[in-house]
Amino acid sequence: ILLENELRKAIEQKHFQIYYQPKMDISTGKLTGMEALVRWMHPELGVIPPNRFIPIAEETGMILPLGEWILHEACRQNKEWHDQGFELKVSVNLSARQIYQKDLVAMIRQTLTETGLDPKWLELEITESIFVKMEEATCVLQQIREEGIQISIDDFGTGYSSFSYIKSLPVDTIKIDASFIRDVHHNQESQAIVKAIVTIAESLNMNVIAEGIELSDQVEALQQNGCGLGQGYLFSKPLAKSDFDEYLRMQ
Ligand code: G
Ligand code: G
Ligand code: NA
Ligand code: MN
Repeated sequence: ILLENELRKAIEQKHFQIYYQPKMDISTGKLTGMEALVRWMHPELGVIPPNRFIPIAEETGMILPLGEWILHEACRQNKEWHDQGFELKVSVNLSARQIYQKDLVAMIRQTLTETGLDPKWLELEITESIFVKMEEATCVLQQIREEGIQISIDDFGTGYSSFSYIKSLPVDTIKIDASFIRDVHHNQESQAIVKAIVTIAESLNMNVIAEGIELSDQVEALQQNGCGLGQGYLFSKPLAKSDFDEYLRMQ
């Protein structure tokens, strides 16, 4: 209850910041975009990571106003970077709860209008858990894609993964879960899984990105298995806006 009340206050007072983690073309080393990751800046407790409060926000429904603020802030910031000449795609995480929010598509459309960001520079990351209600989820994702926004499936390969459902998903990109990347440079099973995901994705006209890359040996193994995009501490940890500005200037 304590944290819940604190969280309600924090949402009213907007005590949050978005950090941005670079996403790379791993063969050219070129920056392609960034994932928006929220942090709670508590006046006394300092930075509180999302794992500590997103679950509470989801249970209480506070994820709806919070998620709307995050989306707005990430789009506004990306538009600012575009105006400075950086053509990057921002990826924003959506909770299952948000997918089933009645006015989600209208809210997203309004956010894009207000911030002036072209929909093609926005991607929404969802997890497989939303497909418990397959038809409803598919319908919402189709409407989002009709707006020109891209969808990626996060943490792919954990959870509900099955090849029978993936063929009908309205999804642009598969994000291979970090658990397959951790040992991909010395584990043949992980290599086989990466290769299989890449093959399926290609035949379904989807892109593939690997998350949690920490070593250059992992990059090599990913390239050998056909995965060309990546994200992880090897390239950069999530950065506050001012640090991301500096990162952009160094590119
Ligand atoms: O930023 P960090 O690497 O600590 O993120 C931990 C988890 O918190 C992520 O895996 C993600 O699922 C969740 N998360 C981070 N930012 C957001 C956000 O803006 N919205 C939602 N729904 N989840 C987020
Ligand atoms: O659930 P989601 O995949 O959105 O969460 C990403 C989480 O992984 C964030 O908490 C982010 O800080 C973290 N992360 C990003 N890159 C790396 C990495 O290379 N190694 C590890 N261990 N964590 C990472
Ligand atoms: Na994510
Ligand atoms: Mn992930």
